Amino acid sequence: MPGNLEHHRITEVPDSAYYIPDFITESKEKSLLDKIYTAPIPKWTCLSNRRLQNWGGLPHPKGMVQEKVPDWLQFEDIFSEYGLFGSHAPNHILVNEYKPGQGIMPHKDGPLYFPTVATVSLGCQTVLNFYRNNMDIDQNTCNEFMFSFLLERRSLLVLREDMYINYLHGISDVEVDNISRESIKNSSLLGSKSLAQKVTKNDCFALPRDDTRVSITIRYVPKIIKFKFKT
Ligand SMILES: O=C(O)CCC(=O)C(=O)O
Repeated sequence: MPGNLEHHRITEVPDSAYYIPDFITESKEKSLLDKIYTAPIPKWTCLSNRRLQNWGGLPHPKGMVQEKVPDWLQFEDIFSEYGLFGSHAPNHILVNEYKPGQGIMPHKDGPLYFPTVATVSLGCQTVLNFYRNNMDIDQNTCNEFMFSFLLERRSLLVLREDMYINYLHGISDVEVDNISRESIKNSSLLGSKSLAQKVTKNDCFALPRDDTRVSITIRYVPKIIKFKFKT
């Protein structure tokens, strides 16, 4: 486990984003995928364009009724080393499954969470796009594309502060990503040197999503509902 998070900072973007390639081993990736795909079928929520599993409870403005996160999804030993969630251990995990051609609309993760999200990618790479809310000429809110990160399988991405609070993130629903040197801001941190070279040497190239990607997003929900049981 790399010691200093600062070595992984994506310096080309506002505070703060960190990218760690090969954060988990191939065997850990396989064991996580095995666990995800042997979870009970009702654990999956099917949305129009992807499936997800929610672990830890449902965040709510009044507080989350906390459920135990299973041991196989516990990353707390790693995250306590970085102090990613202050002095807290993460207590909420979302597992998103994307077939090639599926994505997620630009959004912010919002105020129910401590303003940090850590994402482990499994199975396939993707391109995560970042946007800012702007007003168009008719004073309508629109999302202005700012830049992208290329997320390799087995990597970890951490978003905090400005990147968490003020930027929207989303994944296009395409089967092939058009990678442009201009837009990818984490090319110097990529684990695959051949991919890094391709990004830096080509103005633009096509990168197919040739497998299902599963992301594990790890967060901390501070507001918990505690039940008092009468004895
Ligand atoms: O799959 C990803 O990397 C992004 C997931 C995401 O944005 C979310 O769960 O809110």
